[in-house]
Amino acid sequence: MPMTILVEKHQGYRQISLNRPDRLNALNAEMHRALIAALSEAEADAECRAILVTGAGRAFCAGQDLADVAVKDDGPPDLKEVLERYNGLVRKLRALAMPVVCAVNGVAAGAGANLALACDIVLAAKSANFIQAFARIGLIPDCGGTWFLPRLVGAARARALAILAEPVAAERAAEWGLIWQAVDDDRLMAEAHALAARLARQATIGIALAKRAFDAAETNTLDTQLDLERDLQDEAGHTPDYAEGVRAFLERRAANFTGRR
Ligand code: LHQ
Repeated sequence: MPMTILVEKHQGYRQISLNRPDRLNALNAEMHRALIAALSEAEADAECRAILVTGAGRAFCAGQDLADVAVKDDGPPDLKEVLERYNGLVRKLRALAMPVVCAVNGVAAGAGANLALACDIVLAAKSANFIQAFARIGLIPDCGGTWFLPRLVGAARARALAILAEPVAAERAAEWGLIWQAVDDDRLMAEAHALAARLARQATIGIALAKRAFDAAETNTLDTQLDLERDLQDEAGHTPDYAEGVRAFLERRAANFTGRR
């Protein structure tokens, strides 16, 4: 069977590529399994301190493989079961104790768009676009779309994107705050690798704790969040990377972070 997910190991980080280019990297059950396995293996590797996710071929990801969820003569498929797989992926991406860079190399549609938004830093090729395609087939944004979109671009744009299902080009997506940056197509992978390599040399535990703080902030009051920041900062303050960071600052040299506890 062809590999639906490709993993490349680099110094300090891994590139994970969605690899069904003839289907625009639409996700099927096997691809979900392979993607979860690739993320778990990266997590288990102490040398891996960042992940770069991208798509093979001309697209990033066209969302769910619709051929696998078509309504058959015996009735509709169990979308709850399919969505559980996506939910597992989104939860895993958010909980990974390292930064996840997404390089959106082409169209990101449906669940493909929202999986990109679940990553920590999203770069996109200027020719790429994001489509909340769900309304075109009578569905609602999933994979956290109804949660991410209003938080990233505001309620008015979120609702219009979901209801109209119009493509948003990468540069506009960056202007709106949907993603971090739009990059010239021929620079995308070089920029994404440079970013992943840079993150792999940063204080990994601090970044992981910041991810936790941002996610918790979505439901916390300021009061609760201040307490959480105090506790997480205390945890960060006990890492060797904090000791090294301050030492390096005082000695006017670059810090040499290990990402270790
Ligand atoms: C595809 C797909 C695809 C299969 C392109 N499936 N083959 C979760 C769980 C449960 C239920 C359902 O939903 C979900 C979440 C979701 O993700 S729902 C949303 C699913 N995605 C979409 O609705 C997007 C469908 N794709 C498109 O609208 C277009 O392909 C886009 C706009 C992404 C790209 O358009 P083009 O650049 O014109 O490419 P194309 O349409 O010609 O596609 C190329 C091939 O890829 C083509 O096959 P072919 O044999 O003709 O070359 C497509 O059929 C195939 N493909 N997306 N999701």
